[in-house]
Amino acid sequence: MKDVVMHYCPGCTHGIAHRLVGEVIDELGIAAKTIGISPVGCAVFAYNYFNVDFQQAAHGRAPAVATGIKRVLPDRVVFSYQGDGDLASIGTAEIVHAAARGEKITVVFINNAVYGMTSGQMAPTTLLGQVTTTTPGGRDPSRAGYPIRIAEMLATLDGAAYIARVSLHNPANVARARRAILKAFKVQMLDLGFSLVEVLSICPTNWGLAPQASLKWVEEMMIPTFTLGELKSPAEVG
Ligand SMILES: Cc1ncc(C[n+]2csc(CCOP(=O)(O)OP(=O)(O)O)c2C)c(N)n1
Ligand code: SF4
Repeated sequence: MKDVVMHYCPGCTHGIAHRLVGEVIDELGIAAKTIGISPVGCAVFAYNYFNVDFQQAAHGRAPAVATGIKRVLPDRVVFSYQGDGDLASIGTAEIVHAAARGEKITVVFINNAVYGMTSGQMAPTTLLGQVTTTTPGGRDPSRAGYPIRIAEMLATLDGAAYIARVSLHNPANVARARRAILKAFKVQMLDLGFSLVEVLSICPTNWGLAPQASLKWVEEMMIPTFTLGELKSPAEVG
């Protein structure tokens, strides 16, 4: 990571997710050959924080950009870092087809149940009953449909090699998240196919909760819908 101040709101776990990715890159000793793709959304400035090559992609197109870079430079380790508005809504087609094609890229998918940067609108991951700026009475399935479980959905695709969902709501889960991200990068380095780690993350600003209460909300409200664990893992990486 670069020694700069991040722009994220106080308590936001985007910073922890960044740190985990940075630690994994250092542990694998791949900084010189890693290329990151930043999304739209709060993580658009990720290129300011990682001390590796970076490309910013238009809305939801990070998996397509990552595909192009990885195919041209197959010896590089290519990862995208995307929020749920970016990945699960605007770029649904891109992520589904990149996984189906078995692109040898790694995706770090931050699920905070809202569009963070643009002031907390409903995302595909917004929980039933959850109040957002566009669902002021709570998400009603008769009007807004049901939450999309991205990890489960992508795990059905043959091209997906490693799919896991983790959370950052306490230290034990942060440690698990680190292991999953490490594994996802290893899957790519072993040429085994597409890898994605869905990370449950908090948005205190748009949830209208203090950071501590937000962590509790993840545990009590999000995890029952977004079950943690590995949905798919190749035998080669244990
Ligand atoms: C096609 C299009 N749709 C939407 C937007 C506006 N937009 C930019 S960032 C963003 C929010 C992305 O939120 P998310 O991916 O959940 O990331 P977060 O900010 O929560 O980290 C949106 C809706 C846009 N610029 N263009
Ligand atoms: S708006 Fe939400 S996701 Fe974005 S930096 Fe602030 S707390 Fe984090």
